[in-house]
This record gives sequence, C-alpha cells and structure tokens, in this order.
Amino acid sequence: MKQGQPQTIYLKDYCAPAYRVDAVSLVFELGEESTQVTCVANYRRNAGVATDAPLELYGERLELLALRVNGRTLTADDYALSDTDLRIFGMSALATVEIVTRIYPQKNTSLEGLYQSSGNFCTQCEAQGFRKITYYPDRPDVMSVFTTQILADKAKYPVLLSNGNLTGSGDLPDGRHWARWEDPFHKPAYLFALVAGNLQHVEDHYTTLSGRDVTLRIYTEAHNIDKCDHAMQSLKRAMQWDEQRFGLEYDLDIYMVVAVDDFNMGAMENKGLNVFNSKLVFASPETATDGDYIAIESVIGHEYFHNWTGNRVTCRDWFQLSLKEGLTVFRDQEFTSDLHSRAVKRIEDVRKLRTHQFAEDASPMAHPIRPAAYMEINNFYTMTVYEKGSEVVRMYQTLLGRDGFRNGMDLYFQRHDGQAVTTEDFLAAMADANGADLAQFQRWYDQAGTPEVAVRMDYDAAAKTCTLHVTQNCPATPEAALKQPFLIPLAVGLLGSEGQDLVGTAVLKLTESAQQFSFNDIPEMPVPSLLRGFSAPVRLSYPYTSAELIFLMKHDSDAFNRWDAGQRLAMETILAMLAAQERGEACGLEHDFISAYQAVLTDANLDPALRAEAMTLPSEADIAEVARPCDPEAIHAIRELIYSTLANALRIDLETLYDALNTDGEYTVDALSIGRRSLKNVCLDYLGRVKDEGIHALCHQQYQEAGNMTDALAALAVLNRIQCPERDAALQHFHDRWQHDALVMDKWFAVQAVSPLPETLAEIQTLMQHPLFDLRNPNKVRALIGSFAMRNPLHFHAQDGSGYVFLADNVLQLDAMNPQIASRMVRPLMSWRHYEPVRSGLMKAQLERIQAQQGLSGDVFEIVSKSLT
Ligand code: B3K
Ligand code: ZN
Repeated sequence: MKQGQPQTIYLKDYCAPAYRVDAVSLVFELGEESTQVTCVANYRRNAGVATDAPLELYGERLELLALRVNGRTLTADDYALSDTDLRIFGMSALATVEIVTRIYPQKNTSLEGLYQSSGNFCTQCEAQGFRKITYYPDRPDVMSVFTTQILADKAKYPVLLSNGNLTGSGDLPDGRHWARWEDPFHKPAYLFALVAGNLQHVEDHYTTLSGRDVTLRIYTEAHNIDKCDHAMQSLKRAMQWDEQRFGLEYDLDIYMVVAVDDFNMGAMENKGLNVFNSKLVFASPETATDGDYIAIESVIGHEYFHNWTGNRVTCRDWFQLSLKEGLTVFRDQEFTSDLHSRAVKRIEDVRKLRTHQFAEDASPMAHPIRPAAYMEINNFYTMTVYEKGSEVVRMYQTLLGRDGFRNGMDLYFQRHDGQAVTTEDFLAAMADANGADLAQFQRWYDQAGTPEVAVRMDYDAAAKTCTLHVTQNCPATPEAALKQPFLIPLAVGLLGSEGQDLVGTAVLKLTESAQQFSFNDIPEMPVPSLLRGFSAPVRLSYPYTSAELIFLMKHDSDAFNRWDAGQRLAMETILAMLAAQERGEACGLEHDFISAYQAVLTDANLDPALRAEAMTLPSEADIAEVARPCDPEAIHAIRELIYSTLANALRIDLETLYDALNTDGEYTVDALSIGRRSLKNVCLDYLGRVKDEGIHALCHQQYQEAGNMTDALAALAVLNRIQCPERDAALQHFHDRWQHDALVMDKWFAVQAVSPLPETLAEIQTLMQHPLFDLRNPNKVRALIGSFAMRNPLHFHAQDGSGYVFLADNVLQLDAMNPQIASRMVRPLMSWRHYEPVRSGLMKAQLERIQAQQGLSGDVFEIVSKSLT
C-alpha cells in the first residue's frame, strides 16, 4: 500500500526520457519462496540531454541485491533509492546497467507484476506492473528489444514462456530447466510477459495473406483443454478479418494465449503472449452462454488487433490510452458487426455506453477520453477511454467515409510504425490522408461530458421546405465548466406518412452551438429520424409525440433508430408513471403502448434478435440516470409494473411465440440461432411476471431440459426472481452439477446476487462463506459483490443503508490485497449526489468511512476523494 497522499500526474508535465534502451536481457530464477530477477540493459543518452542527467528507473516492492554500471558495483553516492524509484548518477552516454532484485510472486495478491494463479507463474505489466519486477524506465515511450531467460523447477513448471520466439532451452543438473525467448520487435515494458507452469496446449496454424505460417497455441490447465476450440477459431477469424478489412498481418512466427483464473480484467495483449482471464477463453455449449461465446470472440479479436493498434504503434504516455483502447474497441466492434448482426451489435454497444459511460460522464470521475491528469492510471481504464473512445473513432469513419477512414489508418501506420505516439498524431493522419480540416474534432479528446443535442423541426408546406433547428450544449464536468462546441456528425433521415424515406440518411455536420439545416422538395410534413445508427455519443432530444415514436418503431429504415424509438417511448412512459405515482395518482399503461409492443412481438418479418432487443425495457440503471432525485425502489416497482402489465396483456402471444421458438436442434452460435434463443428467453422472462404456478413449472422444465447454458441460465434467472420451490430446486441442482467448474459457479453466485427477493443480502452474506467463494479471486468478487452493487439497485440501495455498509466493508478488505479490484468495487457509491436525501447521506457516510481508513491505496483514495469533493 502506498503511504501518504498520492500525487497527481499532469499531461502538461510530460518530458521525453533522458535515456533509451538499445536492448534488455532478463533472467528469472523462479523459486518457491522468492524469485531473483537479473536485468541487464544497454542505455543510450538521447540527443540534446545534459551529460549529467541521471538515469531514472522505476521500481516498487523490490529488494535490490546488486547494482553495477559497466561492470562496476555502485557505491551509495552513485545512486538514490526510494520506495518508487532508483536514480543513477554519473551516467556515461552509453552504459550497461546490471540490476539484481528479489521479489515474492507467491505473496503478490495485487495480481500486477509477477504473481501466481493456480500455482502457475504469470505476469500483468500494463500499466505499471513491470516496475514490480525490476528497476526499469517503465514508461511506454521507452521501447526496446527483450531477451528473456527463465529458470525453474522442471516438474512443477514444465512450460516456460515469454514474448517472441523460443531461441534455446535445456535441462539443468538440479532438476531445473531453462528456456530463452527473444522478441525482435521494440516494445515498451508494459507488453512484457512471462508464464511458467504445468500447462497443456492446443495448437493450430494460420497462413497469412503473404503466405507465412504462424503457429497458434492456447495454453491452459489440463482439465480445460477441451474448451479452447471456440477461442482458437475466433483467433483465426480475427487474423483473417484484420487482413481483409485493414490490410494488417501478424508479424511473429508464433501467437500464444494463456488462460489464467486470477486476473484483474478481461485479457492482456502482451506481444505474442496474450494472458487471458479464463472466463474469456473457455467455452462449451453446456458451460457458456451465447453472450460468453460472442464475448470470447470479441476479446480474442480485441487483443489480437492490439498487435497493430497498441503494440506496433504504441502510446507516448498513459494519457494517450484511448489512442490504443478506443481504436481497438472500434476495431473489435466492427469485427463482431461484420461476422454477426450489425444492428444487434450496435444496439448492445450503445446500450452499454448509455448505461455506463453516460453515468461516468455525469459522475465526479468524468474525464475526457484523453485525460489531462490522474493519480492512479489504473483508474482510467474506463468506459470513457474505451467505449466513448471507440465512438470518437467511429465518428472519423462517419465523417470521412469507410475508404477515407481506411486511408487515414494506412497513413497512421506508414508514419508511426515502431513509434510511441499521441492522439494528435492519429487525428493528423486522418486529416492529412483526407485533406480534411479536423481541428475542431480535437475537442472530443479534451472535453469531458455528454453533449446534449436538441432538435426542433419547421415545415413550410407552401415552399415544401423542412428545416431542422439544432442546438448543442455540454454540461459542466470537473475539468471545465464551459465547453466549446463539438464537431458532431448528426445522421438524419426524413420519413413520409407511408413510412417511406423522403430523405435517405444524410450526415449533417454540427459545428456551432446553434445551427439550421434545410431540406427542399419535401412533399409533406415528415417525421424526422435523428441520430441514425447513434452517429455521435450525445443525448438527443426532440419533442416526439407517442404516436410519432410508435410510427418510427414500425417504419424507420434505420434498424437502430427503430429500436431507439421504442426505448424513448418506454422511458417517457416510465418517467410519466413515476411522476404520477409521486403525485399519488394511479398509473397504468396506455392501450397504444401495449399494442406497439404487441406489434413488435408478433412481427414475423422482424429479425428475432431485434425483436428481443425491442421487447427489453430500459434497465433500472438507465432510468436512474434520468429520474432525479433517484428513488431505486420506485423505479423497480414501476418497471416491474410495466413488465407484468405487458406480460398479462400479451400472454397468449408470448406463449405462442415461446412454443414456436422452443425447438430442439443442435446448438449453433450463429446470429439467427442466437436471436431465436434470445427472443424465446425474453418471452420466458415476461411470462415469469404472470402470477401462475404453471409458469414456474415451465421455467423449471426449460431449466431441466436445456441442452445449453444459455437456456438453462435464462430459466434459472427467471425462477430466481420468484419465491417458489422450483427456484430452490434449480439453484441446488445447478450447484451440485457445476461445483467442480469455477467459471460456471460464477454464474451461480451472480444470479443470486441480483435477485429481487427480500432475503438477498443475507443470502449473499452466506454465500461469501461458501467454500468456493474467494475474495482473492476477481471473478468471484465481480460475480457476487460486483453484481449486487451494480446490477441489483433494489437491494444495494436498501433504505436502511445495509447494501452500502456491505460494499464498504468489502472494499476495505479488498483494498489490503488488491487495490485495483477494490477501486472498481467502490464506484457504485460515487453517484451519491443523484439519490434522494436519505440514501444520499448513507452513501456519503460510507465513502467517508473508507476515506478515513489508514493506509488506503492510491487507487481507492483517488475515487473516494474525487467523489467527496
Ligand atoms: N490493455 C489491457 C488492459 C490493461 C488494464 C490495466 N489495469 C486489456 C485491453 O484493453 O486489451
Ligand atoms: Zn484493449
């Protein structure tokens, strides 16, 4: 744990490094108590740097055993050592620095640096984990070629891996063995990786466009080896897609993926040696849901795509994180869209952005996609940097067209391959390749907040002219109260009364705070379809009537906007019902609302996946974002009322559709089959709201007969909301059937954590004592504590404050072992100002309690202190 108050680091203070590294060679002697690391690096002073500039190396929690420069052991005057760095004085222009350190991976519960998971060694170095391995210029603008030699007990750790190509291996007389890996590509230390353990692998091959053979391997513990096929096929699809869409080929002879159980996030793009959370590798129809299959393919793609966007061209400093993450998320979204349903993918991504990123932008942690300051960089792997970052990249494509975007990408790689660059370099490549002036676009990188775009329409029947009056405004966020107007691509269409496009999609460029756009030869008063495909990460308002929204739900040629019209209608209905309830008035659903939902449900021409999306109401979290001050109990009650009203009114349609879709057949993961399963399970989800014991039996039957995890878990989730014998039986059965499989058991923990039943928190507390629960394992923490705090607003926000106390207790415990996870878990308390006074006060009290904790990590300190300012 860091002592004292953490420092703020500013982008404006960036200085280029004084020394670069020509080559670095590492030797790891892995032991059971400790590990010895020898790092020999050749430093070269950069041009223009003063001859007396010290060499600055970072290091944390290291025992320094030896320190030599050009073969000479340094004396106390030659260097200065602190808890966080090592400065070496009297450096010559060229110097070989040899450093020997001792570390304790077996005791490393932060899961950053070198640590053990299930008895195997692995590393996580991004962002600043390499400094927990050795003293080094651990900053992304110092790139070097790495040679890694690993020595370890052969029986315990038969597999020894690092980045690049294997260039030597052999046995040692004492029962140990060794392997040497050389990575010919220059890389920053954050892309370093080492794995040593008792692992099996599956192997495949890929021939690149230029005809090179690449060996592909996925490493795992033996008992999961049969669940790697989907990840392997996904990898091959990703390699092919990047060649076709962006002309980018893989560059080493081998690509390895290692699955580990204890991992702070999803996966890591280390050069040639990805380390993955096992959750994002293993899949079989019995154990993984459709969502898991798609997520695995997407994350395998994401990490693979980083090889160019992140590794070959990397970030100059950590403020530039979105340069690689926003761009790589955009690339993985396009990959999924090209392989599956583009409309469904867009809906899912926008849903995620609106629920989580908009909330972040409205919170004390709001930051631009390129932040200007941070205390702990790990806190900035956020929805803003990733998902809004991806939307910003998508806007280049919307503004420049697909070909223009591709030309920009080509120029970016042509200019910057092998370099550590900034988001300005990316913008310049896009502008220069297209002869475009994108100066105003820079504001998306510098200003936080979700812009609000308001549209009003005039129609002049005599002149046949339609005019859209558009304003934009961005709320204040911590970095700036006043915002300059953004360059916003606003994709619009105009619909005639028959539902036809009078004007097909046109991209309007908003540049001012208020502008007008006119359309001529419009024969009748149109209904505008605005922000088609969600062409910019903004909140859009237009005074639609319910009838217009229902019309758009039926007719908009833009599938995304058809869905969005339904979401708007639902949200407005919910807000009106909440207001009526508050006034003490009775509230119910209009007949038109019910028939609009019936029309969607029964529209056989509509893709089942889109029907499923359209039938899904905005989440409680989405509603909480707009219903202020927020009362989670009232939100839950109204949303449930709508669900049950629709379920009762449409019961026959729901049952008919359920039966029609509930057909046996081989489980396949294609867009149509996934869509059919999701629509069927949406029907079941609705039917679960009908008070009828027959429905409990139906759910139980689906649970028992399901041949795949998607259907089993969907049925279990419905039962989980109902106090009935079938619920207990199914949960017990699930437990007994899957207790040997940690990943499946995460689903069992998570489903119970989101139950609306009254005893939920008490049950969670019991589950924390379950032999399979482990606070040191991030997947378990996310499944039980994370699901409760982030996906169970009803109980997390219990008015007695019990949910907040539970979360704070766990944050404090977690902080002592894994600050990154603690700092993720504390975030639901961040939005305390949005709640009604009782809850708001109780949330704030828990933040204050956490803040008062002695020795709090910098990670949690940053979130808590920003929340309370
Ligand atoms: N680059 C990693 C994330 C590292 C997180 C460090 N706290 C995974 C990814 O985005 O691909
Ligand atoms: Zn990434």
